[in-house]
Amino acid sequence: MTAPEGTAAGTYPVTVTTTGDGGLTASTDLNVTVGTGGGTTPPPATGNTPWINEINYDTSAANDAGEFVEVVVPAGVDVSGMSLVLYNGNGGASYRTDSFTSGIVSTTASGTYTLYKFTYPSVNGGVLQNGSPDGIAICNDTTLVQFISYEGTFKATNGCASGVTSTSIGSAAQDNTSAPDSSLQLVGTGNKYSDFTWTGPTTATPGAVNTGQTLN
Ligand SMILES: [Ca+2]
Ligand SMILES: [Ca+2]
Repeated sequence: MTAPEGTAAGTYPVTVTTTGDGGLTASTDLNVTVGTGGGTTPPPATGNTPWINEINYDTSAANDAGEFVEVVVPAGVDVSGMSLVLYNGNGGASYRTDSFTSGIVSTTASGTYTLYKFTYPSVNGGVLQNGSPDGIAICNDTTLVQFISYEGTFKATNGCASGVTSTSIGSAAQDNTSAPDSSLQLVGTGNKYSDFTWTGPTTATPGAVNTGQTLN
């Protein structure tokens, strides 16, 4: 039994009558209490999910020095179980995992959002693989939050994205002629990943809202 939309909270008398196969009927009176519940407006389906916002994986710098990934985290999101996982598009397995509280992460507040910057160590050959394709996932413990890839798509074979085909960032890509301070970035206005589009390589904005991006 469902109260019509707009029914005020309160207790209402109702009579329930049942009729048997032989035609006999029985009735009983009941009081039904309508609570305030969660209201008639569902919570927003978006606006509370972190997303990968900027990537620098391949430049003309030696060993791709300066590689980083930026993640936007809306207010109220608990990142204590979250990690950023790098996936190898050649085979589909993960090759590096860093928690959101690891030592390579620094944070910057921007309004109600927090920007998490994962700065990778400068090592021989670089850390972030150069395609094509390769991918990055946000995991919340074992639950997949987001799985994107650059320079193509592939299916992950382990970790929280296991069995999932990556979402391509499109044609935006870097290579070994990209400026050392460049990156791929989301631009546009909004409060969730799908509000934005990838562009670049353009001058990187690590730890800051991207050039041409408004978070609302
Ligand atoms: Ca690289
Ligand atoms: Ca940025």
